Amino acid sequence: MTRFPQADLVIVANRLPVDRVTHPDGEVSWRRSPGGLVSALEPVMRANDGAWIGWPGAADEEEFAPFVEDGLSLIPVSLSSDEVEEFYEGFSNGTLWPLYHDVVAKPEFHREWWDAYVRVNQRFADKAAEVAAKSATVWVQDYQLQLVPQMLRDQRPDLRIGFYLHIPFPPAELFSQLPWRRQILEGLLGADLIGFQLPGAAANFVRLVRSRVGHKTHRDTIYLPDGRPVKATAFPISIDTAGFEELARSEGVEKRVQEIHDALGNPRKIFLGVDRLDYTKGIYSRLRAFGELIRDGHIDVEDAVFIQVATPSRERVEQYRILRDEIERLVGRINGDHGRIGRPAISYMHSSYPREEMAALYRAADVMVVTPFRDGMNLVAKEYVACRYEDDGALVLSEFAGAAKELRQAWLVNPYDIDGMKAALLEAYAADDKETGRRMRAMRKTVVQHDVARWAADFLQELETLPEHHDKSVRPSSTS
Ligand code: GDG
Repeated sequence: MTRFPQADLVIVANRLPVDRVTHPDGEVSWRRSPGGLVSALEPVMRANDGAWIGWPGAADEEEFAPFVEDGLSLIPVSLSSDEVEEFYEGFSNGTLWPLYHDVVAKPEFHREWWDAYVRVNQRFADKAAEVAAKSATVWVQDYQLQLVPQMLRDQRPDLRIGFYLHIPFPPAELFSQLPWRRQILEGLLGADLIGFQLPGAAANFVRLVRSRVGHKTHRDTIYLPDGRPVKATAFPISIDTAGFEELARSEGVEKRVQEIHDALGNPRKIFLGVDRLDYTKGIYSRLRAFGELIRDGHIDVEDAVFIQVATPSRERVEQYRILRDEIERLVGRINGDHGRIGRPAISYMHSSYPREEMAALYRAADVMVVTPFRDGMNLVAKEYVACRYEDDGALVLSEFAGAAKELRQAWLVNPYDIDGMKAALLEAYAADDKETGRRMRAMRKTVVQHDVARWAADFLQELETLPEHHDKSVRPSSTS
């Protein structure tokens, strides 16, 4: 079994940054997954000989040895199919995901899901304890692994531990529904630094720790009974802005943009939505708003089309299946009512595409529509802005996406207000070049200055510069 030297930087995430590809001849290889997290962390991983711990994505595989792929040290953690069902689809995506997104869907609470969550978190923590060098930095990612920081600290008080939550952290009134609320808070408090997308989320957390666990807090810092400080603060995530712009400017993408226009019969305007097919993303409401604009005669299918890419997601979870059916019924109805031959009102794809195709779609779209009911950040909105290097194109953005705090010049909408969304869509549709240019220039400045490399550097720098706590060997006890 391959053993790595222990690493000075360890990333712990639910998924490894690679997907397994099985070729027709049965040979197995790995393809880097396209996510922004991977490109953000890759340079720091390389500079620090880092290691990445995660699940390779297939259930019931025998635990296989750590391996090196494209210079990155990867350490697999395996999950049984029961664990995928209870830890991943269950507690992570059936309990925490809806609870943390304003209970847009009803969270389910099952004790056996929680037991699996504890068990799998412990497995990740054990692996990290084994892999981290003395005084190493360990950075744990996201809601699937909130117990890992304390489980890791119990074994390795010498480590610097960071945690980043990619999704919103709910207000106390909602979080308090969780039967295991205290365990989650205490799990997170094992970290030295806890990063959130927005200051409001960090404030929710600090307030909850004060009221539910009883620790002293001052602004963004929590003081544990042994004196160890934990900092909870916002680090809004971003994208590889330069990388997206470069792709958008490439010849291949330019060519593809023309092909897309031609294939659609060269409509005057293209609306675009790109989302994982998830009930938090507001896909149904936005398509309904667009359908009504056609029905009411404000938009003609000869003039405009709506492209909706809905990337398959969590397809074994019942709520996701229901949502897919609802959306597809709606698309069918709108196209049936208003489409003409060669002129559908909505061009709908339930599929995922290479990054180049995404860039071409962003380039082709005159109006980008991002209308989640709640979203930690929303990278799609930022990617659209990064690709609009000619300072054109309109962004319609939900005020409930974290991105709305930075992209203030978008047409901001309340996705629960269909009439408000219709008005904003029409305004964005009709806006002149001067107006869209003014807004896009300002948004581009933000996305260029705050890219994902800066996000990662800011977090890690903050983690490195936190004062070392002198008494790390004592496990904090609770005061209530
Ligand atoms: C979570 C939080 C937070 C989508 N379809 C395809 C594809 N994508 C890419 C997009 C974008 C990413 O997936 C989706 O990121 P979002 O931020 O929009 O949403 P979540 O997946 O819900 O992400 C969110 C994020 O974590 C980061 O912290 O912003 O709030 O919910 O990059 O481009 N990429 C490719 N083909 C597709 O078909 N290549």
